[in-house]
Amino acid sequence: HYSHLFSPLDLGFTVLKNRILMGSMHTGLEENPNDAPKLAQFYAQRAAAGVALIVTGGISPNKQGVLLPHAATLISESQLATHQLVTNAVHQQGGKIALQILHTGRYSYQPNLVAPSAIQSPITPFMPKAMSHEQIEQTINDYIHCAQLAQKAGYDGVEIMGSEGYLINQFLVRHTNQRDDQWGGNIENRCRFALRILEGIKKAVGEPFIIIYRLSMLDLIKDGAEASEVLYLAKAIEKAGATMINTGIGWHEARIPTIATMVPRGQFANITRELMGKLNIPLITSNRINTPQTAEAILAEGCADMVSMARPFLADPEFVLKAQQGREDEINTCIACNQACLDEIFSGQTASCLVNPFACQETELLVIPTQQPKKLAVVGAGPAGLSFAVTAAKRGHHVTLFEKEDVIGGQLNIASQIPGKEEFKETLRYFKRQLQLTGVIVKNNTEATPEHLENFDEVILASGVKPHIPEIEGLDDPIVKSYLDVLKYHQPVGKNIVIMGSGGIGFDTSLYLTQKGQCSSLSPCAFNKEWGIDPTLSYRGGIKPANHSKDDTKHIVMTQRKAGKIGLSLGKTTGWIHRLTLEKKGVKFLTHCNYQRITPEGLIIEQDGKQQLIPADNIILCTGQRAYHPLLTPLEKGNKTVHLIGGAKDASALDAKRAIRQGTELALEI
Ligand code: MDE
Ligand code: FAD
Ligand code: SF4
Repeated sequence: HYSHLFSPLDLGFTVLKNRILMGSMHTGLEENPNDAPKLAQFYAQRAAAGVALIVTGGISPNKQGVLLPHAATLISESQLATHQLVTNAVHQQGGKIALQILHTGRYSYQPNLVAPSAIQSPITPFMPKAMSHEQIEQTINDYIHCAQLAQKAGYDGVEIMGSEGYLINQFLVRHTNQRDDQWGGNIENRCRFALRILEGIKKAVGEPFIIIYRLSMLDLIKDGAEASEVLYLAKAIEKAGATMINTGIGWHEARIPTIATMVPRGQFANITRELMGKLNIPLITSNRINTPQTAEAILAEGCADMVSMARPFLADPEFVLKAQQGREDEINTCIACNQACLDEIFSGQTASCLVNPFACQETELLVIPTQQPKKLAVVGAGPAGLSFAVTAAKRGHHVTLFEKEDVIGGQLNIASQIPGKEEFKETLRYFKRQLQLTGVIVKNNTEATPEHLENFDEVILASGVKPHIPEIEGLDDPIVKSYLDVLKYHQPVGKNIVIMGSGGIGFDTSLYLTQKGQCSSLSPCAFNKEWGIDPTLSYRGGIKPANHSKDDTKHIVMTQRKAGKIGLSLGKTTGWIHRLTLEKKGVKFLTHCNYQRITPEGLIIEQDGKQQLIPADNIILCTGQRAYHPLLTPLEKGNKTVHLIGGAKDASALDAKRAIRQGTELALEI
């Protein structure tokens, strides 16, 4: 099986062993040379498990091109030793690795930034300086020098980052390039910067060196490229000497989701297919490919010659090996949540993975077999209990997991019903399989009591949370419901709804209630329609008027006590998607609400000194959670050693990322 995925790709001067590329991901380990051994180990693990070619995170060819003030550059021979640690480690495992050269242009988060024209990006605080002709020539030389250094450092190739709205992309379209010299104006002039870089690199590095060009095939911004321009550039790139072309989808400032979990799997493979048959070099497709089945289908349908996956390699270093051995049910699937990877990177932290806390901590978090196997009882099979149970069992402990419900997963079962969060089902599948493989004894439909736990050496309480009920007059009115009544017990609600509390669960409840029929996350056509994507690129940038399905059967008002923007606690790279989705569906947001009381007519609030009634048939409380651990006191009284993890330990700002990490970390120590 996976005959397409596992067929070699002959590049003429070298052969890639399969069609899987590990796409570029900035991990946050690139900046400090002391982190190089960690980065080397991160890549080496993935290479050992069979990925054909790895592309590093973006490295700037000069100081102006960095993403953040102290971000990584490759500009001098003195930096080679650090990179050699990485290339040697990958080569020792039989892998190949290319360095991504990335100049961020106007996306640089530092005041000394440059761009083709002095036009500020909507998502960065600084105005760029328009580059002079000399600066452009110097920057081209910097790219070439960087590629030469990469070759000296032992990389098998480079990827020229020409997409996502970075510097090269900024030259390509009029939206950001309003020059009237040889670097702007007609398409030939706008492409000159990209092509001069490629030609220069090709000449400098010679034949047996992979040159990937990441081409923005769908800008998803106003005044972006149209189909004929993408084809023009693709052909010119081939002529300039690129070995392969990789797909880029959407600028970072685009207001259309491109990689988040509500994007259907393989959504953009058809965009790459538009170029298939029109070029003689291999094409790589990317974005939201997270299972071997999706990857195989994309290749079998002729959408591309190779697939790029990035985050799936954070989620599971052994993705390729497991697929090859027919153990795909053991793959820890990337759920595209962005919570522990992209959100962390955008906040200046090291990346990891919600479902795999070992990612980028390969040298620190080690699963060492225990010398003293213990009899351990885990109460609660939510993500905290599950991650503890499988990791502790892998170390050789004897683990029994008690779960009062008939299924494992805790709140993830509820989360997986939210439109666009279906991927959580994969996490449940993964844990179910891991419990079998590690021999954990699972006792479903069993509410643990102190008696159940008597014969165990230690007890791990992972019993989760209960909803927090605020103190407000009128709470016992039948119009009041909790999010569990709606999401878990599926109680019917009326037409006019007030959602009290606008954190993650408030947003999810709102998304759930406004969803009519099948969610667009499961239907590529519906997704294009909803977000106004024109896959044929007859509209510039591939955006046409969007058509969010408005639900007139429900009037929802979301409220929060805090002033300012609603939903600020949501993920950095996904919050805007949720806000936009709900706005388009007609949901109203009310901030700075001082809750007064609930009446049978609705919620009375005070805002700016004035009282007002928000009429409601139902008020749904999404007002936070409290730790739930009723067994703690009786067990401690009985002198049991008890550990608390996940929501049972602390419910404030709890998420599955923290629950899984805590479960894992405790299992490594116990
Ligand atoms: P925000 O709160 O969403 O936006 C701030 C304000 O700007 C407005 N806005 C816009 N107005 C007009 N037109 C636009 N296009 C536009 N975009 C935003 C907003 O409405 C808002 O106004 P307000 O509501 O307050 O009045 O965003 P933020 O500033 O907190 O953060 C923005 C983000 C950078 C997080 C963001 O936009 C991101 O979520 N975009 C999607 C990113 C994405 O998913 N890209 C896909 C591929 S990921 C990838 O390729 C690799 C990424 C790694 C890093 S590191 C690279 C090194 O290797 C990339 C770092 C990019 C830096 C810009
Ligand atoms: P829980 O998941 O609450 O699990 C506790 C388990 O313990 C339950 O299964 C319960 O039945 C069991 N239990 C309790 N007492 C006993 C007993 N005595 N005996 C046996 N079993 C017992 N997080 C994210 O990171 N990203 C998201 O996108 C996200 N979306 C969400 C959407 C919704 C609608 C909800 C409700 C939550 C969402 N979360 C999300 C939060 C995430 O699901 C929780 O943070 C996480 O599940 C907490 O894990 P836990 O293991 O601590 O507890
Ligand atoms: Fe995928 Fe979420 Fe892990 Fe990022 S944190 S790699 S999106 S599962």
